[in-house]
Amino acid sequence: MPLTPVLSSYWDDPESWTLETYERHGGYEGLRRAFDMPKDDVIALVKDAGLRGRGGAGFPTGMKWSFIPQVGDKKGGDKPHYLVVNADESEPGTCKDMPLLLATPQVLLEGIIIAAYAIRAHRAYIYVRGEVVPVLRRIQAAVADAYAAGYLGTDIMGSGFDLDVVVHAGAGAYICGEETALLDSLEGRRGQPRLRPPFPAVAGLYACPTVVNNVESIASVPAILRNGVDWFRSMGSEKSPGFTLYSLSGHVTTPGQYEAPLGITLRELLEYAGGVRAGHSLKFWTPGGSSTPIFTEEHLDVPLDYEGVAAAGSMLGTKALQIFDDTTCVVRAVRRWTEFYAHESCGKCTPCREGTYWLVQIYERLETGRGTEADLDTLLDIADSILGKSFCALGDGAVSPITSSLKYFRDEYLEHIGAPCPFDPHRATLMAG
Ligand code: L3W
Ligand code: SF4
Repeated sequence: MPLTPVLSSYWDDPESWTLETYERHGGYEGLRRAFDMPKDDVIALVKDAGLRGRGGAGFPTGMKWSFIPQVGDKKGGDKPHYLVVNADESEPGTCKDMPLLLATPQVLLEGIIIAAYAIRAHRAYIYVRGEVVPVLRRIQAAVADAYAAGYLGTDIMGSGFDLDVVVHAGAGAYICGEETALLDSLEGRRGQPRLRPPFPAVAGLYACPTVVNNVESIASVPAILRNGVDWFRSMGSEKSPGFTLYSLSGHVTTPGQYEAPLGITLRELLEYAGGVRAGHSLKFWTPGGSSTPIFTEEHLDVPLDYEGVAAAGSMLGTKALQIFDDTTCVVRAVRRWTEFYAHESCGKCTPCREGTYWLVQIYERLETGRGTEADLDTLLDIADSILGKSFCALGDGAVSPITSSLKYFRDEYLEHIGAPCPFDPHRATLMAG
């Protein structure tokens, strides 16, 4: 399958991030088309294109927009509507939104204006991961340029449509990437997930109808407006149409972003990326960040779309393909992820708050040769108490690498029982000391 650079088509241009470069590459043409259409037709077009959310869950974008109550509706039609862009990219291995914002911030702004026009929002927020200061500065500069050029503010391009965009920096909590925790954080509260329903589309920011979309989802919209539904659907499959950014990282010769139709396989992507690093073989990988069950070599030909990955027992998630070769200790890798989830657990619900703490204790024992075989059953037992019983998706995500690694690498776990880690040459000395 060929690569299909759309979002990444001119990332190598000098000053790819300027408004001038963006306009030279057809920027804001999609917005002109949108302004020529009734708002509901824009929603219908995105629905027909079949664009699915690129933040992890794959929810149909146009359908989400259509949930926003219309003026006159009893349920929220009289309240302001908001658009919130989730740029709080923090999932381990996920590194697509930040490069996109650095390289071409104007494409996000064009997507925001189109989406806000369609859902009748006059204020949009971009919630950016606070630690990534260069991205924050770039998007702030891009917003200023868009105001100066008349793409933001009042009567945009003579359309009569008004929109203000606010850039907000988060404070570094992974949970604020969960849409309702993000909204709490935006309102000035401690970021913790809210009970859903009501979904943000009904009661989101300031209890008003709100669409929360990932950066890549919104950035994909201008190209759909510009090139049409058939063009978008000419890539990918019936249920997972279009192009997307796959992020390859870890033990791969050329890590980076590879933009391809949904449904490409890791085997094909590895050919573009120069393969697993020289002299080594693939051991395991994540299809969609650390919150998705791991895959092994046997999954190299799984179509990387929502249905294909689900049928093989995992999730496409954020399409963060972290590659681990034969030098990697699976117990150590999963321990590191588990420590991350324990650290980032917001503490609101008991299964996740307590469970992730105990999982870390067991992994520490296992990795230092002090574990027992019973610990492996306890890991699964705790995982079972978290999965589907936690308040938000963080809990489910935390146990995905544990249960899947035990499924594929139980023997390697057993090798750690009462023995130094087989992958750490220094472990024997450490244990003796
Ligand atoms: C109105 C309904 N809206 C669903 C909306 C909902 C949300 C979207 C998807 O988790 C996953 C998670 C992580 N009326 C609705 C409705 N919606 N039913 O649709 O909702 P949902 O609940 O399926 O998923 P989610 O809570 O958004 C996202 C996984 O992504 N993940 C982590 C990603 C991390 C990043 C990052 O760092 N940037 O993206 C990776 O796999 O585990 O399963 O908008 O409101 N009836
Ligand atoms: Fe907080 Fe974890 Fe519960 Fe989510 S699952 S609400 S992160 S404690």
